[in-house]
Parts: sequence; C-alpha cells; structure tokens
Amino acid sequence: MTAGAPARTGGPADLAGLRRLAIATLDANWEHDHTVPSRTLYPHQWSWDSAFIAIGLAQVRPERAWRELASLFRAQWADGRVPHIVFNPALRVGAYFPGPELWRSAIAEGVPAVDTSGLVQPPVHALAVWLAYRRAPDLDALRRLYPALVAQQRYLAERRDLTGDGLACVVHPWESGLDNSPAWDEPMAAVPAEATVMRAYRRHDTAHADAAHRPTDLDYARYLALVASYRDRGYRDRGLADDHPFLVECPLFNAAFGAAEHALAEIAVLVGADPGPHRARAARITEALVRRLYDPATGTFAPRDLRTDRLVPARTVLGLAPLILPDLPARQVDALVVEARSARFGVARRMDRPLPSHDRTAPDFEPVRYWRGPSWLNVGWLVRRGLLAHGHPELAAGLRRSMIGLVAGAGCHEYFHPDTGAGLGSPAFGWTAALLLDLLAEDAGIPPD
Ligand code: 2M8
Repeated sequence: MTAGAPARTGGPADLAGLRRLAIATLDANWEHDHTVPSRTLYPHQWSWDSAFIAIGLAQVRPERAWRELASLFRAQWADGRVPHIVFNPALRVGAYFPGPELWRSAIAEGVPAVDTSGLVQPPVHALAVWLAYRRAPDLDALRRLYPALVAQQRYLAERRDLTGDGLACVVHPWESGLDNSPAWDEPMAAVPAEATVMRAYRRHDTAHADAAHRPTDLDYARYLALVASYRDRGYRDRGLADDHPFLVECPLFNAAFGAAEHALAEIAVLVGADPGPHRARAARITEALVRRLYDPATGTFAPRDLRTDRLVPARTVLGLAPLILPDLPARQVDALVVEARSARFGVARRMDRPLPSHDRTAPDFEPVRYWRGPSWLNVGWLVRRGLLAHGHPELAAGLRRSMIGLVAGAGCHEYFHPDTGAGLGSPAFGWTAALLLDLLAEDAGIPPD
C-alpha cells in the first residue's frame, strides 16, 4: 500500500469505522483509572502517553480523560516531578522490565504511596489539559490540576536547569520519549556498559515485539547503567553535573516545556490566577531554545550534549518540535518548514510516505527499528500543530491525511514502517487511537485550535 493515500480514507463510512476502532482500542486499554499504552508491551501507566490519551478521551469519554490525568498527578513527587511510569501494584512481577524492584522509588524522599520510576517525560501535560478542557470543560478539574502543572514546571526549571541557561536537561534517553533515537548515539557512547550485562536480566519487550524492531542489548545495558546512577543518588538532582554520564538538552522536551507555559497562561485566566508569569517564562524558554539548540548551519534544532557542550550531529524529527511554540521567530519557523519539506522528512500537501522519526537520507536510518526511522503519530501530531500555528494549513492537511492513512491501512499500531506504512510494535496502542480521534474530530466541525 502507499501509506497516507487519501483513497483509504475517502468516505465518511471509512472515517466512522476508524473512529470506532480507536474508541474500541482505548476502551480495551482502560484500566480502572488510567489507560495502558499497550496491554502486552507497556501494561502500566506512562506519563506522556496519558497526556496524549487524555486529548483523545476528551472527545469520546470525557469523564475518563479527567480521571486519566488525575491518576497520573496523584503519583507526582513532592519535588514536582511527574514520574514517567506509575506502576500498577496488581500486576505480577516481570509484567514489565525494568519493573518497580529495579527502580526502588521508595528509597527517595517525597514519593507517593504507589511505586513509580524516578524519571520524567516531555511535559506535554499542560497542553493536554488545556485541549481536554476545550473539548470537555470541567472547571473543577482544571482548578485541581493547575497547581500540579505549575509544580511540574517548577521542578524542571529549578532542578533540571543544570547550567542556568533557561532549558531543562534530560538525564536518560527514556526522558526524551524517543528512547533509541540516533540523537542519543553520541552522548550514549560515553555511558560505560557492556551488552553482556543483559544476560543477567530477562527483557520483557522482546517477548512481545520483534527484537529487530526494538533497542539493542547494548542500548538496554546503558539504560540500566543510567537508572542505577540516578537511583543510587536517591534520584536527587543536585550534583548531577559532577558525575552523571548522560545530560542533554533536548529540543522536543524543551519545546513541550515552553508550550506548557503558553497553555498554563490560558488555564490561569480561567482559574483566576495571573497569566503574566507564564507568558514571561514561555518567552524565556523560546529565547533559550533558539540560543542554545538552533544550528544556523543546518537550519534545524538539535540536542546539546552538556558533557561536551556540543550539538549532536544527527538530524532527527526532534529538531522539528519547536514548531509547536507559537512565539518561535519567523527565521526559525521558515528554516524548520524547509527542513520538514526536505527529502529528509518529506512533509508535503500530498505526502507519498509518512513522516519518519529520523532523516530518511541518513546512513543510520533504520525503517523498522523503533525511534530510528519508523513513523509515530504523537510526533506527527505535534509537528502538524506547529504547521497550523505558523500558517501552513496545506502542509498540516497533508500530514493529517498521511497519519489517518496509516491507521486506515494498518490499524492502531504503535509505530509504522516509514515507506510501506506497515504496522509495527503493539497492534493496539493508546496514543495512536487517541490522537487519531483528535485528528478525525475536525471532520465533525471541531476546529483544530
Ligand atoms: C517507550 O518507552 C518505554 C520506556 O519508557 C519502553 O521502551 O519500554 C517509548 O516509546 C516512550 O516514548 C513511551 O512513553 C513508552 C510507553 O508507550 O514506550
């Protein structure tokens, strides 16, 4: 098939069927107060998954959208961090690797009653709360979540801005959400680990997905080394710069950080708080992103490795994420539109192939391996929002058609082959279903914001 071919989604009957599939997927993944990303691969609650999922739930199951967000924020730590995994205590040991016994969150200060990881994920939650509210207004829920969202931002600004330059850093590739992106190859090469370490563990992911579609054992050995480094300091951030081996400023993470302040400014008005400080912080984050992560030589954004103080050379889809910032200067917007339209990413009015997660012209582009090439709906959804925000409705429409075409061709898969559109990873994936519902809603007359 040709992924994204409009013919697959031409008629209203097709769209109604897709909508039913997405709702059924979300219903099947619902677990008492949250939605699991996948029943097999990811059976607990994940942070940025819940945010994307709430956006879709707000269209069809509004009460669940607010419960999803409330349950995630119940697991927020006293320092404001929103953990990237909230473990379901009802699941058996080994239901996911690495499980709670490896994270040992109870050793840290100010943790919730439930077991969690100690990492965070891109802070797309304020944006999700704002969009959920636009679809399914609940002022009480907004009032309850506002201080938690402010605390989440304060944690990132005060504990994770290690250089004082206005950006938050990630301490593990899992915090970026794009786990094995080629963007992390260079900084990860400095993390001491041997693939053979994995002989002592049983990976859960490769029991449910093709190993060739997942990170390697060496990747996992390094992931575990980083978890141990952070955990063994009680997940404290002070002193990270002295010896933690992975410290990176990521463009997608920081674009979400800035977009969150824009969303909080909107929310503040509704809950009777002052939007001014949010607008000021948003402006500072955008300024810092441009100053620290924009590379005029390539015309795109790149992560900065704080250990070497260099931008990483890989041109991944992470670089396009700052488009979601409404105050991104025209010079950077124009450059990112060129980058998005280039042969590397192929965004067009009529896209013949879906948006890849990595530069498809690069020698290390891998079309089936997770975040090293395949197409993902959450990233496409963010880029599409950015194109709309900056006056490129035709490109946004092309991307939307392409994303709907992926699900029409293969179902609610976790990720898709960036040439053929074949479904990869989990076949019943939460955010794919949820964001599809958001994309389809426009046909029901709901504007795209
Ligand atoms: C993937 O990450 C987890 C670790 O957090 C894993 O590979 O086991 C990523 O795609 C991440 O972005 C996502 O939030 C998570 C759950 O869907 O899976």
